[in-house]
Amino acid sequence: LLDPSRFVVFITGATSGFGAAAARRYVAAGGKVIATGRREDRLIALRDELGHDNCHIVPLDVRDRAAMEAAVAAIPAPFDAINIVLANAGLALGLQSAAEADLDDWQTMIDTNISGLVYTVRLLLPGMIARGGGHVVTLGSVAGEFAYPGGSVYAATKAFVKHFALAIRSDLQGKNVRVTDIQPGLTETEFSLVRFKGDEGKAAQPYSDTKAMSAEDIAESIFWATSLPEHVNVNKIQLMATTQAIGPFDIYRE
Ligand code: NDP
Ligand code: 8X3
Repeated sequence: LLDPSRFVVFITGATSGFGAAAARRYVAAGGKVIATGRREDRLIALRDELGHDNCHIVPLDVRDRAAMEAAVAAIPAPFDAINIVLANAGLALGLQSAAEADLDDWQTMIDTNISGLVYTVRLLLPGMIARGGGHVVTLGSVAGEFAYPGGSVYAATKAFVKHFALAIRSDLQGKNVRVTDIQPGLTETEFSLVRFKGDEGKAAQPYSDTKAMSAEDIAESIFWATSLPEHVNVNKIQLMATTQAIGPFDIYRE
């Protein structure tokens, strides 16, 4: 296994959920993290918890390409020796059917889950290659594999992430950069609270009377994939809660 004390991990979306859990996991193993996200108060609290020597924070919105370019260019040593990129920031908004969904919601998902993710990867890859290699981990979803009612654009953004992750591997031949797409199913984070725009009642429904996965479960799978020996590339990890399964085909009948 690789020595985790040498990991320097750039994380988008470290203010909550998987990103925050991954930051804690890597620092617990002796690594360093660059924690990013829009909510600066949460980033400051995370840095206070993990320690200034282990956690560097950069408030940013992944949709803002110019801000992303400036942020990546300004990362100080020793945090600039990034060898893992966790392109995790993302969201679902709404669960309306395609003819009723809010186009602004669709745009925000495309801008965040697709544009923000490709900015992150593209901006950090050259430095990682120049330093001898590393690992790109993307956050896809079971939704990128299995469609469900009301999930149209969200699911399609995650299908993009899945294929982008697979495709860039071809470009990275000989560069010692690994690529893994993590595809979780039902996991209790702030994901639903965001999807239902702060409606706590609706947000609780997906997790009620069942056992969902936790952010720590997903962080562990990310940590595992990046800790494997350098000659092993995990293309994708798809995880579901044991309580979750794929439904039947939906046949409309008169
Ligand atoms: P959370 O809502 O708990 O965390 C999402 C993170 O993304 C937050 O830190 C948020 O930070 C950040 N983020 C969102 N928009 C932006 C933006 N424009 N710029 C910068 N950061 C942003 O959700 P999860 O941890 O569950 O989700 C993480 C990823 O995992 C997402 O890509 C999601 O689609 C995916 N996923 C989630 C599943 C689940 O069931 N929970 C299952 C499968 C995939 P801030 O708001 O501070 O900017
Ligand atoms: C998050 C899981 O099933 O809500 O990607 O799309 S799901």
